[in-house]
Amino acid sequence: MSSKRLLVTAALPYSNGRLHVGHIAGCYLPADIFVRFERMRGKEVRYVCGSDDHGVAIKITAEKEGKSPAEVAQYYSDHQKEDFAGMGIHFDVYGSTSRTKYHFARSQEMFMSLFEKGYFEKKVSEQFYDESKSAFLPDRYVKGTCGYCDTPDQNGDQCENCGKVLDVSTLKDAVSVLSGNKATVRETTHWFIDLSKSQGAVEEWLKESEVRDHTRKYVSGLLSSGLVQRSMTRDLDWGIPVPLDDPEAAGKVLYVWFDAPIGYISNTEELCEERDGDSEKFTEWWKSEDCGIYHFIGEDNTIFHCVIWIAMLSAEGTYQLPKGVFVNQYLNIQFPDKEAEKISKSRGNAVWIGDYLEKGGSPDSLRYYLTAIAPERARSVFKPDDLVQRNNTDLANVIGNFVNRILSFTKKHVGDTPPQIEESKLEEVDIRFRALRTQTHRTVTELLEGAQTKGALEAIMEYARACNKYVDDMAPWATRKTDMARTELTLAVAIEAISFLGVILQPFLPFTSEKLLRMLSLSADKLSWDDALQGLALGVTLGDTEILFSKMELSDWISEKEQDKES
Ligand code: B3M
Ligand code: ZN
Repeated sequence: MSSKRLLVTAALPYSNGRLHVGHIAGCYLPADIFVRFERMRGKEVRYVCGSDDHGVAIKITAEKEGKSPAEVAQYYSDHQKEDFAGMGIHFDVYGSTSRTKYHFARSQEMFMSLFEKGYFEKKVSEQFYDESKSAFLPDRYVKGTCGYCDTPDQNGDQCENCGKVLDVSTLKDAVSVLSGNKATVRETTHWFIDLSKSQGAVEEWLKESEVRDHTRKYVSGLLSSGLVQRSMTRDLDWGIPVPLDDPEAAGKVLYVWFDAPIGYISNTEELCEERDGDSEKFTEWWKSEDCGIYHFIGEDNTIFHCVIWIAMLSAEGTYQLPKGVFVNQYLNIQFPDKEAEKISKSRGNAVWIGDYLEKGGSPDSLRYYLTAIAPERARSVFKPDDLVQRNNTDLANVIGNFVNRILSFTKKHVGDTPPQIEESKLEEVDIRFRALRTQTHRTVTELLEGAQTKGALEAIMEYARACNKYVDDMAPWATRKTDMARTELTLAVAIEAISFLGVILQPFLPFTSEKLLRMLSLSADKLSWDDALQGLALGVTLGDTEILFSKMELSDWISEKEQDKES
Protein backbone atom coordinates (compact mmCIF):
# COMPACT_ATOMS: atom_id res chain seq x y z
CA MET A 1 0.00 0.00 0.00
CA SER A 2 1.81 3.08 -1.17
CA SER A 3 -0.41 5.70 0.50
CA LYS A 4 0.78 7.38 3.70
CA ARG A 5 -2.58 7.02 5.34
CA LEU A 6 -5.23 4.36 5.04
CA LEU A 7 -8.93 4.44 5.63
CA VAL A 8 -10.16 0.90 6.08
CA THR A 9 -13.83 0.07 6.30
CA ALA A 10 -15.70 -3.15 7.02
CA ALA A 11 -19.30 -3.56 5.84
CA LEU A 12 -21.78 -1.92 8.19
CA PRO A 13 -23.74 -4.85 9.64
CA TYR A 14 -27.53 -4.64 9.76
CA SER A 15 -28.40 -4.01 13.39
CA ASN A 16 -31.04 -6.71 13.59
CA GLY A 17 -29.24 -9.68 15.09
CA ARG A 18 -26.18 -10.93 16.92
CA LEU A 19 -23.02 -11.82 15.02
CA HIS A 20 -22.05 -15.32 13.99
CA VAL A 21 -18.83 -16.79 12.66
CA GLY A 22 -19.82 -16.02 9.05
CA HIS A 23 -19.94 -12.29 9.74
CA ILE A 24 -16.53 -12.30 11.41
CA ALA A 25 -14.88 -14.33 8.65
CA GLY A 26 -16.53 -12.28 5.91
CA CYS A 27 -14.90 -8.95 6.49
CA TYR A 28 -14.35 -7.81 10.11
CA LEU A 29 -11.50 -10.17 10.91
CA PRO A 30 -9.57 -9.83 7.63
CA ALA A 31 -9.89 -6.04 7.86
CA ASP A 32 -8.76 -6.12 11.50
CA ILE A 33 -5.67 -8.16 10.55
CA PHE A 34 -4.91 -5.79 7.70
CA VAL A 35 -5.31 -2.74 9.94
CA ARG A 36 -3.07 -4.17 12.67
CA PHE A 37 -0.44 -5.09 10.11
CA GLU A 38 -0.41 -1.66 8.45
CA ARG A 39 -0.27 0.06 11.85
CA MET A 40 2.71 -2.04 12.86
CA ARG A 41 4.35 -0.84 9.65
CA GLY A 42 3.90 2.71 10.82
CA LYS A 43 0.97 3.72 8.61
CA GLU A 44 -1.63 6.05 9.99
CA VAL A 45 -4.76 3.95 9.73
CA ARG A 46 -8.38 4.54 10.64
CA TYR A 47 -10.71 1.60 10.82
CA VAL A 48 -14.30 2.67 10.34
CA CYS A 49 -17.47 0.71 10.90
CA GLY A 50 -20.94 1.10 12.39
CA SER A 51 -24.47 -0.17 12.20
CA ASP A 52 -26.59 -0.20 9.08
CA ASP A 53 -29.91 0.67 10.68
CA HIS A 54 -32.23 1.33 7.78
CA GLY A 55 -34.05 -0.86 5.33
CA VAL A 56 -36.61 -3.59 5.55
CA ALA A 57 -34.38 -6.02 7.48
CA ILE A 58 -34.59 -3.86 10.61
CA LYS A 59 -38.34 -3.23 10.12
CA ILE A 60 -39.08 -6.94 9.97
CA THR A 61 -37.14 -7.65 13.16
CA ALA A 62 -38.88 -4.76 14.89
CA GLU A 63 -42.28 -6.13 13.90
CA LYS A 64 -41.32 -9.60 15.14
CA GLU A 65 -39.99 -8.32 18.46
CA GLY A 66 -42.76 -5.80 19.01
CA LYS A 67 -40.29 -2.93 19.25
CA SER A 68 -39.66 0.18 17.22
CA PRO A 69 -36.99 0.01 14.50
CA ALA A 70 -34.94 2.54 16.48
CA GLU A 71 -35.04 0.34 19.58
CA VAL A 72 -34.06 -2.73 17.60
CA ALA A 73 -31.19 -0.89 15.94
CA GLN A 74 -29.84 0.43 19.23
CA TYR A 75 -30.15 -2.93 20.98
CA TYR A 76 -28.34 -4.98 18.36
CA SER A 77 -25.79 -2.31 17.64
CA ASP A 78 -24.74 -2.40 21.32
CA HIS A 79 -24.53 -6.18 21.31
CA GLN A 80 -22.63 -6.34 18.05
CA LYS A 81 -20.09 -3.96 19.53
CA GLU A 82 -19.60 -6.38 22.44
CA ASP A 83 -19.17 -9.31 20.06
CA PHE A 84 -16.54 -7.43 18.08
CA ALA A 85 -14.66 -6.35 21.18
CA GLY A 86 -14.68 -9.90 22.52
CA MET A 87 -13.03 -11.03 19.31
CA GLY A 88 -10.33 -8.36 19.61
CA ILE A 89 -11.80 -6.37 16.74
CA HIS A 90 -11.58 -2.67 17.55
CA PHE A 91 -12.82 0.09 15.30
CA ASP A 92 -11.77 3.70 15.61
CA VAL A 93 -15.40 4.61 15.33
CA TYR A 94 -18.56 2.55 15.44
CA GLY A 95 -21.37 4.83 14.32
CA SER A 96 -24.90 4.22 13.17
CA THR A 97 -26.81 5.27 10.08
CA SER A 98 -29.84 6.25 12.15
CA ARG A 99 -27.99 8.10 14.92
CA THR A 100 -24.67 9.44 13.65
CA LYS A 101 -25.41 13.12 13.43
CA TYR A 102 -23.85 13.78 10.03
CA HIS A 103 -25.47 10.87 8.29
CA PHE A 104 -28.86 12.20 7.16
CA ALA A 105 -27.46 15.45 5.82
CA ARG A 106 -24.57 13.74 4.04
CA SER A 107 -26.93 11.22 2.41
CA GLN A 108 -29.44 13.82 1.32
CA GLU A 109 -26.64 15.98 0.00
CA MET A 110 -25.35 13.08 -2.10
CA PHE A 111 -28.86 12.43 -3.42
CA MET A 112 -29.35 16.07 -4.37
CA SER A 113 -25.95 16.31 -6.00
CA LEU A 114 -26.73 13.34 -8.24
CA PHE A 115 -30.23 14.66 -8.85
CA GLU A 116 -28.96 18.05 -9.96
CA LYS A 117 -26.40 16.43 -12.23
CA GLY A 118 -29.19 14.52 -13.98
CA TYR A 119 -28.37 11.02 -12.74
CA PHE A 120 -31.92 10.30 -11.56
CA GLU A 121 -35.03 9.60 -13.55
CA LYS A 122 -38.44 9.78 -11.93
CA LYS A 123 -40.51 6.87 -13.15
CA VAL A 124 -43.73 5.08 -12.47
CA SER A 125 -42.83 1.44 -11.98
CA GLU A 126 -44.37 -1.77 -10.76
CA GLN A 127 -43.69 -2.94 -7.22
CA PHE A 128 -44.93 -5.87 -5.17
CA TYR A 129 -47.91 -5.05 -2.97
CA ASP A 130 -49.72 -6.70 -0.05
CA GLU A 131 -53.48 -6.17 -0.53
CA SER A 132 -54.38 -7.35 2.99
CA LYS A 133 -51.94 -4.91 4.60
CA SER A 134 -52.35 -2.13 2.01
CA ALA A 135 -48.59 -1.79 1.81
CA PHE A 136 -45.89 -1.90 -0.80
CA LEU A 137 -43.38 -4.70 -0.33
CA PRO A 138 -39.90 -3.45 -1.06
CA ASP A 139 -36.84 -5.71 -0.89
CA ARG A 140 -37.00 -8.30 1.90
CA TYR A 141 -40.72 -7.80 2.39
CA VAL A 142 -41.22 -10.29 -0.43
CA LYS A 143 -39.75 -13.72 -0.93
CA GLY A 144 -39.87 -15.90 -3.99
CA THR A 145 -37.91 -17.94 -6.48
CA CYS A 146 -34.99 -16.40 -8.35
CA GLY A 147 -35.99 -16.03 -11.99
CA TYR A 148 -32.37 -16.46 -13.09
CA CYS A 149 -31.20 -19.58 -11.29
CA ASP A 150 -34.48 -20.95 -9.86
CA THR A 151 -33.27 -20.97 -6.25
CA PRO A 152 -36.38 -20.82 -4.02
CA ASP A 153 -36.88 -18.71 -0.89
CA GLN A 154 -34.93 -15.66 -2.03
CA ASN A 155 -35.41 -12.12 -0.74
CA GLY A 156 -37.01 -9.62 -3.08
CA ASP A 157 -33.81 -7.65 -3.60
CA GLN A 158 -31.04 -10.07 -4.43
CA CYS A 159 -30.49 -13.78 -5.05
CA GLU A 160 -28.09 -15.29 -2.52
CA ASN A 161 -27.14 -18.03 -4.88
CA CYS A 162 -26.34 -16.20 -8.14
CA GLY A 163 -26.00 -12.65 -6.81
CA LYS A 164 -28.42 -11.22 -9.38
CA VAL A 165 -30.63 -8.28 -8.52
CA LEU A 166 -34.28 -9.28 -8.26
CA ASP A 167 -37.41 -7.21 -8.88
CA VAL A 168 -41.00 -7.53 -10.05
CA SER A 169 -39.94 -8.99 -13.36
CA THR A 170 -37.39 -11.47 -12.05
CA LEU A 171 -38.72 -12.75 -8.70
CA LYS A 172 -41.22 -15.57 -9.28
CA ASP A 173 -44.06 -16.77 -7.03
CA ALA A 174 -43.66 -13.74 -4.78
CA VAL A 175 -45.17 -14.00 -1.30
CA SER A 176 -45.57 -11.17 1.23
CA VAL A 177 -43.45 -11.56 4.34
CA LEU A 178 -46.00 -9.39 6.19
CA SER A 179 -48.99 -11.68 5.72
CA GLY A 180 -47.83 -14.81 3.94
CA ASN A 181 -50.23 -13.96 1.12
CA LYS A 182 -49.38 -13.97 -2.54
CA ALA A 183 -47.96 -10.56 -3.48
CA THR A 184 -49.75 -8.53 -6.12
CA VAL A 185 -48.21 -5.81 -8.27
CA ARG A 186 -49.06 -2.10 -8.21
CA GLU A 187 -47.66 1.02 -9.71
CA THR A 188 -45.75 3.61 -7.70
CA THR A 189 -43.36 6.47 -8.44
CA HIS A 190 -39.65 6.18 -7.72
CA TRP A 191 -36.32 7.80 -8.52
CA PHE A 192 -34.02 5.60 -10.53
CA ILE A 193 -30.29 6.13 -10.78
CA ASP A 194 -29.20 5.70 -14.38
CA LEU A 195 -26.13 3.51 -13.95
CA SER A 196 -25.54 3.41 -17.70
CA LYS A 197 -24.20 6.96 -17.34
CA SER A 198 -21.50 5.59 -15.04
CA GLN A 199 -20.57 2.58 -17.17
CA GLY A 200 -17.28 4.19 -18.25
CA ALA A 201 -16.38 5.34 -14.75
CA VAL A 202 -16.97 1.90 -13.27
CA GLU A 203 -14.97 0.24 -16.05
CA GLU A 204 -12.10 2.63 -15.45
CA TRP A 205 -12.20 2.05 -11.69
CA LEU A 206 -12.22 -1.72 -12.12
CA LYS A 207 -9.14 -1.54 -14.30
CA GLU A 208 -7.15 0.48 -11.77
CA SER A 209 -8.25 -0.90 -8.47
CA GLU A 210 -7.22 -3.78 -6.31
CA VAL A 211 -9.85 -6.52 -6.34
CA ARG A 212 -9.69 -10.30 -6.32
CA ASP A 213 -10.19 -12.38 -9.46
CA HIS A 214 -13.71 -13.50 -8.60
CA THR A 215 -14.74 -9.90 -8.00
CA ARG A 216 -13.21 -8.72 -11.27
CA LYS A 217 -15.01 -11.49 -13.12
CA TYR A 218 -18.36 -10.80 -11.49
CA VAL A 219 -18.19 -7.04 -12.04
CA SER A 220 -16.93 -7.45 -15.61
CA GLY A 221 -19.95 -9.66 -16.22
CA LEU A 222 -22.30 -6.97 -14.93
CA LEU A 223 -20.53 -4.39 -17.07
CA SER A 224 -20.64 -6.46 -20.21
CA SER A 225 -24.38 -6.97 -19.97
CA GLY A 226 -24.63 -3.17 -19.60
CA LEU A 227 -25.49 -1.22 -16.45
CA VAL A 228 -29.17 -0.38 -16.09
CA GLN A 229 -31.41 1.87 -14.02
CA ARG A 230 -32.07 1.03 -10.37
CA SER A 231 -34.56 2.54 -8.02
CA MET A 232 -32.92 4.45 -5.16
CA THR A 233 -36.12 5.27 -3.25
CA ARG A 234 -38.62 3.14 -1.37
CA ASP A 235 -42.20 3.22 -0.08
CA LEU A 236 -41.29 2.83 3.57
CA ASP A 237 -41.67 4.76 6.81
CA TRP A 238 -38.20 4.01 8.21
CA GLY A 239 -35.19 5.65 6.63
CA ILE A 240 -33.96 8.96 5.31
CA PRO A 241 -36.68 11.06 3.66
CA VAL A 242 -36.25 11.70 -0.05
CA PRO A 243 -35.14 15.34 0.01
CA LEU A 244 -37.17 16.50 -2.99
CA ASP A 245 -39.72 19.23 -3.07
CA ASP A 246 -42.12 17.03 -5.00
CA PRO A 247 -45.49 15.84 -3.68
CA GLU A 248 -44.76 12.39 -5.05
CA ALA A 249 -41.67 12.10 -2.86
CA ALA A 250 -43.78 12.45 0.27
CA GLY A 251 -43.62 9.42 2.54
CA LYS A 252 -40.74 7.89 0.60
CA VAL A 253 -37.25 7.21 1.87
CA LEU A 254 -33.85 6.59 0.31
CA TYR A 255 -33.07 2.97 -0.51
CA VAL A 256 -30.99 1.50 2.31
CA TRP A 257 -28.21 0.67 -0.12
CA PHE A 258 -28.08 4.32 -1.17
CA ASP A 259 -27.48 5.62 2.35
CA ALA A 260 -25.53 2.71 3.89
CA PRO A 261 -22.17 3.23 2.15
CA ILE A 262 -22.44 6.96 2.85
CA GLY A 263 -22.21 5.75 6.45
CA TYR A 264 -18.50 5.20 5.81
CA ILE A 265 -18.22 8.94 5.22
CA SER A 266 -20.53 10.15 7.99
CA ASN A 267 -18.85 7.83 10.51
CA THR A 268 -15.48 9.26 9.46
CA GLU A 269 -16.89 12.73 10.13
CA GLU A 270 -17.94 11.62 13.58
CA LEU A 271 -14.51 10.11 14.18
CA CYS A 272 -12.78 13.32 13.11
CA GLU A 273 -14.97 15.32 15.43
CA GLU A 274 -14.10 13.01 18.32
CA ARG A 275 -10.43 12.61 17.56
CA ASP A 276 -9.46 15.92 15.97
CA GLY A 277 -12.21 18.15 17.30
CA ASP A 278 -13.21 18.97 13.74
CA SER A 279 -15.54 16.87 11.61
CA GLU A 280 -14.39 18.71 8.48
CA LYS A 281 -11.08 16.86 8.77
CA PHE A 282 -12.87 13.94 7.14
CA THR A 283 -11.78 15.45 3.83
CA GLU A 284 -8.18 14.49 4.68
CA TRP A 285 -9.33 10.90 4.36
CA TRP A 286 -11.99 11.12 1.69
CA LYS A 287 -10.68 13.87 -0.51
CA SER A 288 -6.90 13.67 -0.20
CA GLU A 289 -4.55 11.73 -2.43
CA ASP A 290 -2.42 10.91 0.62
CA CYS A 291 -5.05 8.50 1.81
CA GLY A 292 -5.92 5.15 0.31
CA ILE A 293 -9.44 3.84 0.93
CA TYR A 294 -10.00 0.08 1.25
CA HIS A 295 -13.36 -1.60 1.72
CA PHE A 296 -13.72 -5.12 3.13
CA ILE A 297 -17.04 -6.81 2.39
CA GLY A 298 -18.80 -10.14 1.90
CA GLU A 299 -19.71 -11.40 -1.56
CA ASP A 300 -23.38 -10.40 -1.52
CA ASN A 301 -22.32 -6.77 -1.10
CA THR A 302 -20.20 -6.71 -4.25
CA ILE A 303 -22.60 -5.04 -6.68
CA PHE A 304 -23.35 -2.29 -4.16
CA HIS A 305 -19.69 -1.46 -3.52
CA CYS A 306 -18.11 -2.17 -6.88
CA VAL A 307 -20.82 -0.76 -9.12
CA ILE A 308 -23.42 1.45 -7.43
CA TRP A 309 -21.10 3.04 -4.85
CA ILE A 310 -18.44 3.69 -7.48
CA ALA A 311 -21.10 5.21 -9.72
CA MET A 312 -22.34 7.42 -6.87
CA LEU A 313 -18.90 8.63 -5.85
CA SER A 314 -17.70 9.34 -9.35
CA ALA A 315 -20.93 11.10 -10.30
CA GLU A 316 -20.72 13.29 -7.20
CA GLY A 317 -17.13 14.01 -8.17
CA THR A 318 -15.44 15.42 -5.06
CA TYR A 319 -14.63 12.17 -3.22
CA GLN A 320 -11.86 9.81 -4.10
CA LEU A 321 -12.69 6.28 -5.15
CA PRO A 322 -11.60 3.27 -3.11
CA LYS A 323 -8.20 1.91 -4.08
CA GLY A 324 -9.35 -1.59 -3.31
CA VAL A 325 -12.38 -3.65 -2.39
CA PHE A 326 -11.55 -6.97 -0.75
CA VAL A 327 -14.41 -9.42 -1.04
CA ASN A 328 -14.69 -12.70 0.83
CA GLN A 329 -17.10 -15.36 -0.36
CA TYR A 330 -19.67 -17.03 1.88
CA LEU A 331 -18.72 -19.20 4.79
CA ASN A 332 -21.02 -22.22 5.03
CA ILE A 333 -21.29 -24.46 8.06
CA GLN A 334 -21.17 -28.19 8.66
CA PHE A 335 -21.84 -29.96 11.94
CA PRO A 336 -20.51 -33.47 12.50
CA ASP A 337 -22.54 -36.01 10.51
CA LYS A 338 -24.53 -33.32 8.74
CA GLU A 339 -24.41 -31.77 5.29
CA ALA A 340 -22.68 -28.44 4.69
CA GLU A 341 -25.28 -25.68 4.51
CA LYS A 342 -25.70 -21.94 4.50
CA ILE A 343 -25.42 -20.33 7.94
CA SER A 344 -28.88 -19.16 8.81
CA LYS A 345 -30.52 -17.86 11.91
CA SER A 346 -33.90 -19.34 11.02
CA ARG A 347 -32.40 -22.77 10.44
CA GLY A 348 -30.67 -22.42 13.80
CA ASN A 349 -27.32 -23.64 12.52
CA ALA A 350 -25.15 -20.64 13.32
CA VAL A 351 -22.27 -20.52 15.77
CA TRP A 352 -22.84 -17.23 17.59
CA ILE A 353 -19.89 -15.18 18.73
CA GLY A 354 -21.58 -14.22 22.00
CA ASP A 355 -22.30 -17.88 22.88
CA TYR A 356 -18.82 -19.01 21.98
CA LEU A 357 -17.13 -16.35 24.09
CA GLU A 358 -19.49 -16.77 27.02
CA LYS A 359 -18.62 -20.45 27.19
CA GLY A 360 -14.99 -19.47 27.46
CA GLY A 361 -14.04 -20.09 23.83
CA SER A 362 -10.75 -18.40 23.06
CA PRO A 363 -11.05 -15.48 20.63
CA ASP A 364 -7.61 -16.24 19.18
CA SER A 365 -8.47 -19.88 18.50
CA LEU A 366 -11.48 -18.72 16.53
CA ARG A 367 -9.49 -15.96 14.81
CA TYR A 368 -6.95 -18.59 13.87
CA TYR A 369 -9.47 -21.02 12.46
CA LEU A 370 -11.49 -18.41 10.59
CA THR A 371 -8.33 -17.15 8.96
CA ALA A 372 -7.09 -20.65 8.15
CA ILE A 373 -10.35 -21.35 6.29
CA ALA A 374 -10.94 -17.79 5.07
CA PRO A 375 -13.20 -17.85 1.99
CA GLU A 376 -10.91 -15.53 0.05
CA ARG A 377 -10.99 -17.26 -3.29
CA ALA A 378 -13.95 -19.58 -2.94
CA ARG A 379 -16.70 -20.35 -0.47
CA SER A 380 -15.50 -22.45 2.44
CA VAL A 381 -16.96 -24.45 5.27
CA PHE A 382 -16.81 -23.90 9.03
CA LYS A 383 -16.70 -27.25 10.82
CA PRO A 384 -16.86 -27.01 14.61
CA ASP A 385 -14.92 -30.26 14.99
CA ASP A 386 -12.28 -28.93 12.63
CA LEU A 387 -11.91 -25.80 14.76
CA VAL A 388 -11.25 -27.99 17.79
CA GLN A 389 -8.83 -30.14 15.85
CA ARG A 390 -6.88 -27.20 14.41
CA ASN A 391 -6.72 -25.56 17.82
CA ASN A 392 -5.32 -28.68 19.39
CA THR A 393 -2.79 -29.43 16.68
CA ASP A 394 -1.70 -26.20 15.00
CA LEU A 395 -1.98 -23.91 17.99
CA ALA A 396 -1.47 -26.07 21.08
CA ASN A 397 0.89 -28.69 19.65
CA VAL A 398 2.85 -26.80 17.05
CA ILE A 399 3.14 -23.24 18.35
CA GLY A 400 2.31 -23.65 22.05
CA ASN A 401 4.51 -26.66 22.60
CA PHE A 402 7.49 -25.17 20.84
CA VAL A 403 7.35 -21.98 22.83
CA ASN A 404 6.73 -23.63 26.16
CA ARG A 405 9.30 -26.37 25.94
CA ILE A 406 12.05 -23.99 24.84
CA LEU A 407 11.28 -21.32 27.41
CA SER A 408 10.92 -23.65 30.37
CA PHE A 409 14.00 -25.61 29.37
CA THR A 410 16.06 -22.41 29.05
CA LYS A 411 14.86 -21.05 32.37
CA LYS A 412 15.71 -24.29 34.06
CA HIS A 413 19.14 -24.94 32.59
CA VAL A 414 20.44 -21.54 31.56
CA GLY A 415 18.48 -18.95 33.49
CA ASP A 416 16.32 -15.94 32.63
CA THR A 417 18.81 -14.24 30.36
CA PRO A 418 19.04 -16.13 27.11
CA PRO A 419 22.52 -16.68 25.73
CA GLN A 420 23.61 -14.43 22.88
CA ILE A 421 24.06 -15.80 19.39
CA GLU A 422 27.71 -16.02 18.44
CA GLU A 423 27.69 -15.75 14.68
CA SER A 424 31.04 -17.50 14.30
CA LYS A 425 29.73 -20.58 16.03
CA LEU A 426 26.72 -21.00 13.76
CA GLU A 427 26.57 -24.16 11.71
CA GLU A 428 24.92 -24.70 8.35
CA VAL A 429 21.75 -25.99 9.98
CA ASP A 430 21.40 -22.84 12.12
CA ILE A 431 22.09 -20.56 9.19
CA ARG A 432 19.46 -22.27 7.06
CA PHE A 433 16.93 -22.14 9.85
CA ARG A 434 17.56 -18.46 10.57
CA ALA A 435 17.16 -17.63 6.88
CA LEU A 436 13.60 -18.97 7.06
CA ARG A 437 12.74 -16.08 9.32
CA THR A 438 13.66 -13.47 6.74
CA GLN A 439 11.94 -15.43 4.01
CA THR A 440 8.78 -15.86 6.04
CA HIS A 441 8.76 -12.18 6.96
CA ARG A 442 8.97 -11.24 3.29
CA THR A 443 6.24 -13.69 2.23
CA VAL A 444 3.87 -12.67 5.00
CA THR A 445 4.44 -8.98 4.25
CA GLU A 446 3.71 -9.42 0.56
CA LEU A 447 0.58 -11.44 1.19
CA LEU A 448 -0.79 -9.07 3.82
CA GLU A 449 -0.26 -6.10 1.53
CA GLY A 450 -2.88 -7.70 -0.67
CA ALA A 451 -5.03 -8.64 2.36
CA GLN A 452 -4.35 -12.33 1.76
CA THR A 453 -4.63 -13.28 5.39
CA LYS A 454 -5.08 -17.00 4.78
CA GLY A 455 -1.86 -17.47 2.82
CA ALA A 456 0.02 -15.26 5.25
CA LEU A 457 -1.07 -17.35 8.22
CA GLU A 458 -0.19 -20.54 6.36
CA ALA A 459 3.34 -19.20 5.82
CA ILE A 460 3.65 -18.53 9.56
CA MET A 461 2.42 -22.03 10.39
CA GLU A 462 4.93 -23.51 8.00
CA TYR A 463 7.61 -21.56 9.81
CA ALA A 464 6.34 -22.79 13.19
CA ARG A 465 6.60 -26.37 11.95
CA ALA A 466 10.18 -25.67 10.88
CA CYS A 467 10.85 -24.39 14.41
CA ASN A 468 9.76 -27.71 15.87
CA LYS A 469 11.84 -29.59 13.37
CA TYR A 470 14.88 -27.46 14.21
CA VAL A 471 14.72 -28.16 17.92
CA ASP A 472 13.89 -31.83 17.35
CA ASP A 473 16.97 -32.14 15.14
CA MET A 474 19.22 -30.16 17.47
CA ALA A 475 17.83 -31.91 20.59
CA PRO A 476 19.13 -29.49 23.24
CA TRP A 477 17.84 -31.86 25.97
CA ALA A 478 20.35 -34.42 24.72
CA THR A 479 23.28 -32.12 23.89
CA ARG A 480 23.03 -30.58 27.38
CA LYS A 481 24.82 -33.57 28.81
CA THR A 482 27.77 -33.32 26.49
CA ASP A 483 28.05 -29.87 24.98
CA MET A 484 26.60 -26.93 26.89
CA ALA A 485 27.92 -24.33 24.43
CA ARG A 486 26.10 -25.99 21.53
CA THR A 487 22.99 -26.29 23.67
CA GLU A 488 23.04 -22.59 24.50
CA LEU A 489 23.43 -21.69 20.86
CA THR A 490 20.42 -23.82 19.92
CA LEU A 491 18.33 -22.22 22.64
CA ALA A 492 19.36 -18.73 21.60
CA VAL A 493 18.39 -19.42 18.00
CA ALA A 494 15.10 -20.92 19.14
CA ILE A 495 14.29 -17.94 21.39
CA GLU A 496 15.04 -15.63 18.51
CA ALA A 497 12.44 -17.63 16.55
CA ILE A 498 9.96 -17.28 19.41
CA SER A 499 10.36 -13.52 19.45
CA PHE A 500 9.76 -13.54 15.71
CA LEU A 501 6.54 -15.51 16.16
CA GLY A 502 5.45 -13.18 18.94
CA VAL A 503 5.70 -10.14 16.70
CA ILE A 504 4.49 -11.58 13.42
CA LEU A 505 1.46 -13.26 14.97
CA GLN A 506 0.25 -9.99 16.45
CA PRO A 507 -2.20 -9.04 13.65
CA PHE A 508 -3.68 -12.55 13.63
CA LEU A 509 -3.66 -13.58 17.29
CA PRO A 510 -3.36 -10.36 19.30
CA PHE A 511 -4.17 -11.91 22.69
CA THR A 512 -1.63 -14.69 22.24
CA SER A 513 1.02 -12.41 20.85
CA GLU A 514 0.71 -10.16 23.89
CA LYS A 515 1.05 -13.11 26.24
CA LEU A 516 3.96 -14.57 24.32
CA LEU A 517 5.85 -11.30 24.19
CA ARG A 518 5.23 -10.80 27.90
CA MET A 519 7.01 -14.09 28.54
CA LEU A 520 10.01 -12.48 26.85
CA SER A 521 9.50 -9.25 28.86
CA LEU A 522 8.54 -7.41 25.69
CA SER A 523 5.53 -5.25 25.20
CA ALA A 524 3.44 -5.87 22.08
CA ASP A 525 2.40 -2.28 21.51
CA LYS A 526 5.97 -1.03 21.32
CA LEU A 527 7.05 -3.36 18.55
CA SER A 528 6.96 -2.61 14.85
CA TRP A 529 6.52 -5.09 12.03
CA ASP A 530 10.24 -5.09 11.22
CA ASP A 531 11.12 -5.65 14.86
CA ALA A 532 10.13 -9.24 14.18
CA LEU A 533 13.61 -9.62 12.73
CA GLN A 534 15.47 -7.95 15.60
CA GLY A 535 15.65 -11.14 17.58
CA LEU A 536 17.48 -11.04 20.91
CA ALA A 537 18.59 -7.48 20.27
CA LEU A 538 15.10 -6.51 21.43
CA GLY A 539 16.43 -7.11 24.93
CA VAL A 540 14.77 -10.38 25.78
CA THR A 541 14.63 -11.69 29.35
CA LEU A 542 12.48 -14.61 30.29
CA GLY A 543 9.53 -13.91 32.52
CA ASP A 544 7.00 -16.40 33.87
CA THR A 545 6.04 -19.05 31.38
CA GLU A 546 2.30 -19.24 30.72
CA ILE A 547 0.31 -21.76 28.72
CA LEU A 548 -0.38 -20.19 25.32
CA PHE A 549 -3.28 -22.35 24.14
CA SER A 550 -5.58 -24.67 26.01
CA LYS A 551 -6.83 -27.79 24.32
CA MET A 552 -10.46 -27.64 23.30
CA GLU A 553 -13.19 -30.23 23.24
CA LEU A 554 -16.24 -29.87 21.08
CA SER A 555 -18.55 -30.37 24.05
CA ASP A 556 -16.85 -27.47 25.88
CA TRP A 557 -18.50 -24.88 23.77
CA ILE A 558 -21.13 -26.37 21.57
CA SER A 559 -23.83 -28.89 22.22
CA GLU A 560 -26.15 -30.57 19.79
CA LYS A 561 -29.16 -29.02 21.56
CA GLU A 562 -27.93 -25.50 21.13
CA GLN A 563 -27.37 -26.02 17.45
CA ASP A 564 -31.11 -26.24 17.01
CA LYS A 565 -31.98 -23.35 19.25
CA GLU A 566 -33.85 -20.49 17.66
CA SER A 567 -32.10 -17.22 18.39
N1 B3M B 1 -25.75 -3.99 5.83
C1 B3M B 1 -25.35 -5.83 4.29
C2 B3M B 1 -24.93 -6.81 5.29
O1 B3M B 1 -24.91 -6.58 6.50
C3 B3M B 1 -25.20 -4.39 4.57
C4 B3M B 1 -23.80 -3.88 4.38
C5 B3M B 1 -23.77 -2.41 4.21
S1 B3M B 1 -22.17 -1.86 3.85
C6 B3M B 1 -22.33 -0.26 3.42
O2 B3M B 1 -24.61 -7.88 4.83
ZN1 ZN C 1 -30.35 -16.65 -8.54
